[in-house]
Amino acid sequence: MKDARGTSDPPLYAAPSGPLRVSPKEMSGTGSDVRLSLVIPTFNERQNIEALISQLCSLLEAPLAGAFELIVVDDDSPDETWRLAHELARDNPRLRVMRRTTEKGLSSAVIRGWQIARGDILGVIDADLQHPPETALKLWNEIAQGADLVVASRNIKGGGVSDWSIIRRFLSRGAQLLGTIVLPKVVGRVTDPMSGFFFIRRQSIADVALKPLGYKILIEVIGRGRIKWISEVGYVFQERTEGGSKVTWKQYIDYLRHLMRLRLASGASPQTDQHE
Ligand SMILES: Nc1nc2c(ncn2[C@@H]2O[C@H](COP(=O)(O)OP(=O)(O)OP(=O)(O)O)[C@@H](O)[C@H]2O)c(=O)[nH]1
Ligand SMILES: [Mg+2]
Repeated sequence: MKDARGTSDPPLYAAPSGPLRVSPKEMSGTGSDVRLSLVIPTFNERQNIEALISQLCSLLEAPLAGAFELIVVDDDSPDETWRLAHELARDNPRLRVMRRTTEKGLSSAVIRGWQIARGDILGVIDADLQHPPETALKLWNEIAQGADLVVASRNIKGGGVSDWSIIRRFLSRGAQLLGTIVLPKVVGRVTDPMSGFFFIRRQSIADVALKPLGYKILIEVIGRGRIKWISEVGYVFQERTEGGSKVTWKQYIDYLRHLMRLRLASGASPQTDQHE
């Protein structure tokens, strides 16, 4: 459909249904030159999304010369983030937008986005600018060296959290420690298993049935994917300046359930290359 400016309306994607499984090859057309597909999960991020998209597009243009796509996956936000993103997509051919109306939740949003992705490298970044867009360039450089997974970490040189309360630091470190005890061969493989900012090679999770719970998509892909080479880059988790956090106690409970589910799936001695 053409509008008054004569430009075509970009598609507004619906979420794929069925299992949370990424195909080995891109599904959305042949002959695509997209190398990186970066998913941006959103819920009420209207105030952040435009700045993030514009920064990512300028930064990624240099190394990728247009061979990337940003996929906003919005869970039908009351602030209509999806509508704003869809409007932005009219003038931005790198941007694709999915509006989910039935399924909810951060981790499944990321995988649904990857299911329509065209690139061989799949990524995820928060929409609220807490993940510095410049770090995406470092992630790209690392994965281009051949890593299967590259994680932006708060817990190595160059990493940190800007202004977290003592309680939040304690909960985050406690959750990591518990994870290392319950699932050492998964959680212990990275310094920041709670990171929601990483790039992964499509082949490492292709055809694997993912069953995430809650927020921690990274432990799911490490637990079930085929990942040999992991790299990390440091980043400082920024304060959120616009919009509100969605983190509640439920995320901590979900994390514990997720740990147990992965532990049961992998037996007493988790296999890092196991998949279903
Ligand atoms: N699609 C979708 N995105 C979500 C959902 N929950 C959170 N998000 C997005 O996931 C990203 C991380 O969520 P946040 O609430 O910022 O969580 P956080 O960064 O760990 O916590 P804060 O420091 O408190 O912001 C943001 O881009 C959110 O908009 C959800 O249920 N569905
Ligand atoms: Mg946040």
